[in-house]
Amino acid sequence: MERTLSMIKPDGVERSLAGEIIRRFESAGLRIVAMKMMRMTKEIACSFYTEHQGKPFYENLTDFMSSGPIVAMVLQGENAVLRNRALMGATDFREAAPGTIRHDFARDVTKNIVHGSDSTESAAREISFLFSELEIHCD
Ligand code: IDP
Ligand code: MG
Repeated sequence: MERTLSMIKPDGVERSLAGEIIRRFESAGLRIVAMKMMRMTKEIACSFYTEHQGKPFYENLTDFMSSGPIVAMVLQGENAVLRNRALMGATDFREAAPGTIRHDFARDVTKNIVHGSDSTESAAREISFLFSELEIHCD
């Protein structure tokens, strides 16, 4: 069964949107098989987002991601990567479809409430970056 990494970013936690976002995942049939609240250091955020190093938004993004606690989750289900991306909506909230998390809650391109892996390869890397096997509870 496919797995993907989801994070409720610091703005989502700060705005008390964790419950609403988790409800959307569960209602859509994605199973939560791992979950924890944690705060990334700047160094961890830089390493997590290493693919974006050198881009104009990299500094802002990694400052933001280390600015407060996040909720990290492993979601499991058929096509979990794509289904999570569909629930999230486009990176830029102005292009996100109505009913998606980013359309409904984000008002800033960087502070866009949620992260989701963009491929099964990224998912494998990101899940092992944040979780140990002992923290993942499969059926
Ligand atoms: P994704 O989160 O939808 O996969 P990515 O392109 O992987 O989008 O970018 C990672 C994160 O970097 C985005 O979620 C957003 O927080 C931030 N970001 C991406 N593009 C921009 C931009 O053009 N301006 C400001 N921030 C951006
Ligand atoms: Mg991405």
